[in-house]
Amino acid sequence: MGCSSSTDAGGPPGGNDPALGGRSNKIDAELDQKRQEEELKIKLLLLGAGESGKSTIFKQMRIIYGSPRTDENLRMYGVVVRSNCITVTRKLLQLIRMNTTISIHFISVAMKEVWQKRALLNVIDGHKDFLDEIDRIASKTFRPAQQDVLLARVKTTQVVMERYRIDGIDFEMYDVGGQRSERRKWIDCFDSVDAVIFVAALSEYDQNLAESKKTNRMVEALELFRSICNNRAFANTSVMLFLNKKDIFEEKLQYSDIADQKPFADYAGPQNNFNSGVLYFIEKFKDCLINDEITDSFIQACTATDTNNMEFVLDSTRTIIMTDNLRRSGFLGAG
Ligand SMILES: Nc1nc2c(ncn2[C@@H]2O[C@H](COP(=O)(O)OP(=O)(O)O)[C@@H](O)[C@H]2O)c(=O)[nH]1
Ligand SMILES: [Mg+2]
Repeated sequence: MGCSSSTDAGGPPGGNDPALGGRSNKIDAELDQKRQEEELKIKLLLLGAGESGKSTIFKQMRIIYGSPRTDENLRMYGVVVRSNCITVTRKLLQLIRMNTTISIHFISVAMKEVWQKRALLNVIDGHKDFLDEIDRIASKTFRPAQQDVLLARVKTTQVVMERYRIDGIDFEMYDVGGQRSERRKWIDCFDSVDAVIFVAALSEYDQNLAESKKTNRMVEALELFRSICNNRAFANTSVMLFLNKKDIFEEKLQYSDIADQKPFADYAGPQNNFNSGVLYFIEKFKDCLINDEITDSFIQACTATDTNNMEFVLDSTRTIIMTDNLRRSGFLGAG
């Protein structure tokens, strides 16, 4: 019939040439290895509203599991830190009544006085540390320390990815911009995500969005969390919730009551109480889930600028994600 038989049928693609066959086997083996690595690789996606702390967690991954920054990169951060100082100073000056000569010393004293009103102007909380260190930062020999890099704020406008090999497992971590205008880029990295780390800042309960002055930031974070958790793209993805900026939350509770904020007027816990405040917001986030539930081990209160804290948080997160991945793929019981 019209069908010619081939001596190669089922044989190696290299035919009878042993050299070609050998090369082809090697390529197959390499492809197999790549496929296996791809399957073993854990893809982590950081999501959350703007300024919640995603990029700071991304930076901590590098400090804890990656390589040190180059001098050139640190020089770039030096410029960012100084520019952050100018921004925070400009914003706070709007709150200061000026009736004396301005000096660096005057500015730093006056700034501290108006600090508690900063929520009115969307000032980045961590930049108080820059004001406290203004002499060091203004000096000619200034070279940003690790903590300066963590506190430096650069708005993320592109999806960025870094790879880490931790205890023999490959991790890919993606960081994205959080402002409303940036969120349409998120969908590009939704494919085969193993875990989403959703970051929300606890301290935002009394602040409004930079991009929509009437929207409370915590309300926005809750809505965003609701849409992520109930998104079909993440039906088979572990979702971790990081309630970040607990250091600022604790400080703010001393003078800014949760129940004074309209969306959270139902807060009935004691004033100025850190634990009650955290539990209250955990319940708010849990209420966002429609079909699923989130166990407490998937929720972490953290301070992204604190490397010791993040080392602990990221380490336990790794274990939880890998265990959850095994459970999802059927290697572990549903337990
Ligand atoms: N004090 C304090 N500052 C934080 C914390 N997390 C982030 N920040 C600061 O908040 C600002 C915004 O953080 P960033 O990671 O850029 O937010 P992103 O927009 O979600 O990427 C930066 O200046 C960070 O240094 C935290 O837990 N505590
Ligand atoms: Mg960012």
